[in-house]
Amino acid sequence: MKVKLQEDVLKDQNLSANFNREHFNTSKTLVVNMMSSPGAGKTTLLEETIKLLVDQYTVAVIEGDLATDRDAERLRALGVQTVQINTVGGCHLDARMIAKKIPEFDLEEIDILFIENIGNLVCPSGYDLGQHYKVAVLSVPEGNDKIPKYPVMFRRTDMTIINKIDLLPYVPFDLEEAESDLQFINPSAKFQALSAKTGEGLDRWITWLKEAYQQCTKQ
Ligand SMILES: Nc1nc2c(ncn2[C@@H]2O[C@H](COP(=O)(O)OP(=O)(O)OP(=O)(O)O)[C@@H](O)[C@H]2O)c(=O)[nH]1
Ligand SMILES: [Mg+2]
Repeated sequence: MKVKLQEDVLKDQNLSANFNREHFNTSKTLVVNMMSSPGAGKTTLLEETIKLLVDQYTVAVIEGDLATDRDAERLRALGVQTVQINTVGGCHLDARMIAKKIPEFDLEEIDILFIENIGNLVCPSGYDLGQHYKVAVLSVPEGNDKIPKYPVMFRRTDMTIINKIDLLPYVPFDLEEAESDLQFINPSAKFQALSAKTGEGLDRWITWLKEAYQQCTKQ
């Protein structure tokens, strides 16, 4: 009975993820699912990313948090449509939650939709939201050991961003070791180091997003 219930839930999740993907592909909206532990800098990176994209692209955000719409308010202040999901204790977003929010967007008008997942280095990795890319953000103060210690997250992502490199002079973190740890568990994943605060390295991330958008509109 328990196995049957789990199978049904998974089937439902897959159906919702495919439903979302179909909508995103039809409207040619690039969708990027941003994941990290709490405080790694997802919202800050999104703020700085949006500032660099809004001249050329229509951007929107689905913002996931257990409670409050504080992050959503930060992004709305930049003039982008941001829809909040509060999971009230849930440790990840799932495809059904995203599907329920799709009608709130005019997807045909949106070039890039970011999904900020719940701050958590474990649960969000297991859920397909129908996104085109999964991006993990790890920040320098969290330490070098996180990639090997939380492989489920880093194995399932298309890119790992190391954020807060402005703190490298003060906090022990070996970028080369992190890159080789990532290479070992996920050889096809991209690796980018940047500082959302100073802007160092943001250009490579923006270039990647623009290329991903072009790919998405060609499909
Ligand atoms: N030094 C430094 N601080 C940063 C950087 N990026 C973000 N921060 C700071 O890190 C803290 C957390 O940043 P957020 O962007 O709120 O992190 P988050 O991942 O969205 O957090 P949750 O939504 O709670 O999971 C804030 O105080 C930011 O100012 C960075 O590149 N360098
Ligand atoms: Mg945030």
